[in-house]
Amino acid sequence: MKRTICLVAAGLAVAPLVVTTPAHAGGGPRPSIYQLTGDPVVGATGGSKFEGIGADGRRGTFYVSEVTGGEIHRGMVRKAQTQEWLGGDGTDGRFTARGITVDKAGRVYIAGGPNGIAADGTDNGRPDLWVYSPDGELLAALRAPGENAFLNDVWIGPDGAAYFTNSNAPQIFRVAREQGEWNVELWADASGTIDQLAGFNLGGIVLSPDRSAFVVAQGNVGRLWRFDVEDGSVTEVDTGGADLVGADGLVRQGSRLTVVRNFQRMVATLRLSADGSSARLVEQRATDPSRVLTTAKVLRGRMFFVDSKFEENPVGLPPYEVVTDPFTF
Ligand SMILES: [Ca+2]
Ligand SMILES: [Ca+2]
Repeated sequence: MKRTICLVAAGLAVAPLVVTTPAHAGGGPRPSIYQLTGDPVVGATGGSKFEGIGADGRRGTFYVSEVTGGEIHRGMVRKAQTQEWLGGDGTDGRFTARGITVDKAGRVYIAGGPNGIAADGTDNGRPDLWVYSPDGELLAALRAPGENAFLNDVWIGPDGAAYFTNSNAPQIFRVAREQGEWNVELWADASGTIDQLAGFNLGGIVLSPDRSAFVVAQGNVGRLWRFDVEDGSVTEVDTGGADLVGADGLVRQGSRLTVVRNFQRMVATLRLSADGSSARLVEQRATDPSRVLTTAKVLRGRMFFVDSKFEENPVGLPPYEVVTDPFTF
């Protein structure tokens, strides 16, 4: 097993160039960097930050969420320029957005992060999540049960329902259309097993290779948790002590688990057991130090990483990008 630690070489960061990869069978070149439209920057205001990404392999499209306002951007695999697909700033009650996923029917599920939480921590009555058709028709805007839900990320379960992680309590919510109605229910509550600690708790979520469990990242402490699909029971994934602090988005391809570690500017690769109960570190690689990558999705054989701009304050400055190679800089 290869075991490599790549360290960031200080001072080597250069502005990334927009380059294209060679033509693939069945079409023209594919960009390696995709451009997102952001809010205008006016002095120390405006600008944009991003977080989530959903991929629709059948249509060759991807969706990126904007934290600053909740706009949803849509890109096509062969076009470097994406478009704003859904508005924000109150559109369908959305002022911010986090994780996104797409189901087999092309429906787009959007986690609202703190959209439903007022500045003083009380319930502001706004939706916590949304579901849209591939044509952009609003199918559902729902509030999770309970208060103070920070829906961070979402993945589709073996039953076709969408499962949303809550960063403000060790919970997973299940969203499905049943008997003609969209509903959200508390599916799993790991209070007593998972300690809720300062910072961002549950985030990225994927299915185990055998689809018997969800594997969920707890970024603030760098742990992974296994939620059994059958009964929602929770156990810690044995990672052999791998450093996964800052784990945000997760990607699984077969037994290969990719962990995007945002502010650590690292991508960890682990080999995950079939049932998701254990994982072993294969590699930690440093990413472009000029970017804080939040999450990624696989689309048509390549991984698309979101450059969040989370490290840029008070405003995230352009260019706003999704990158397919986070390691070259
Ligand atoms: Ca915006
Ligand atoms: Ca996240």
